[in-house]
Amino acid sequence: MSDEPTTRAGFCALLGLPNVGKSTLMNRVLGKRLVAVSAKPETTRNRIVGVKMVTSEIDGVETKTQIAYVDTPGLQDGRGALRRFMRDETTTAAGDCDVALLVIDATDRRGRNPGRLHDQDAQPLAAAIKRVPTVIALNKIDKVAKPDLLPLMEAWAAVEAHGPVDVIPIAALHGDGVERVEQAIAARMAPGPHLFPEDMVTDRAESFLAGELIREQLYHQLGKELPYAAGVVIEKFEERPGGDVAIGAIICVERDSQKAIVVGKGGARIKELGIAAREAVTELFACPVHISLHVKVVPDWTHGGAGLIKLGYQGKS
Ligand SMILES: Nc1nc2c(ncn2[C@@H]2O[C@H](COP(=O)(O)OP(=O)(O)O)[C@@H](O)[C@H]2O)c(=O)[nH]1
Ligand SMILES: [Mg+2]
Repeated sequence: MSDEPTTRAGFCALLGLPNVGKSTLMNRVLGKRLVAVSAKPETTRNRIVGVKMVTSEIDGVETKTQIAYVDTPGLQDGRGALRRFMRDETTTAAGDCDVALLVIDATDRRGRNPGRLHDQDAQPLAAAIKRVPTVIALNKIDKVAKPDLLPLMEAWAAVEAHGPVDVIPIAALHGDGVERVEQAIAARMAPGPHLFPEDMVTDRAESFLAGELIREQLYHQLGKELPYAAGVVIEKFEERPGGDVAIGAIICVERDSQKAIVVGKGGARIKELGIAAREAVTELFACPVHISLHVKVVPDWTHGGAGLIKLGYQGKS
């Protein structure tokens, strides 16, 4: 037998209701703020792959497992072409994955009940956990009373699934239990060669990641409804000889009234957005970043047509 470690690899979809902490968990696993996170639902719009290597001893053999995590928008109901796109992204990821990571918000009385899987909108998730090995992460346990947790773990361990499920209590925000989740996923991946280069972190271009971090600021700084009506197009992405990156981005909204809100009094809001976005993108790229933001009205773009495509939310291909 050779001394070389054996390898495993595969795709693991992060599945669950909106706002349960899927993107927070993805960022925690990757050790960087790669994907957008906010306290509002519908922050994530696309499938985004983040790659992480895990070394573990499986059946007494040192094993290097390359896990390609797929963050998803989660279950979406509601109307509109953008929401349909988000639903399709989730369904596709759920249908393609090798291991399902079902994330549950343990503080959500309705969502934390396994009976929620029987609802019509949850069918892609219910199907995924019956089709592939599944790990269930009960998230936000920092906000759950201990006596509530054990019955919850038992209830989820009993769900109808592909095989025995691991139910792991975690707090993605603080990192508790996250390594256990990674190990459990690795143990469920099939042996096989790695799928991506060793140093790869994501399938997305830097310009896409920058656009997401700019969009994330809209969720943090604006009211409840507006961020859904907003999208970001990167018009310029220049790596300058000195190592700086210059980014020009357009924030597209649907109405003039929304444009006025994003710009703010005397341009105050858009200035704040630019400052916060620059901070986030600088941290991610680890180099100096310049960002200039403009706002444009693209009427009804979330309802479909050329606007939706220009903003990067093409229908299923
Ligand atoms: N208290 C607490 N909040 C969390 C935890 N994980 C995520 N959150 C919060 O839950 C909200 C939704 O997180 P996000 O990752 O965007 O959820 P997603 O829609 O499932 O991707 C954000 O406000 C997070 O800060 C956790 O472990 N504990
Ligand atoms: Mg998300």
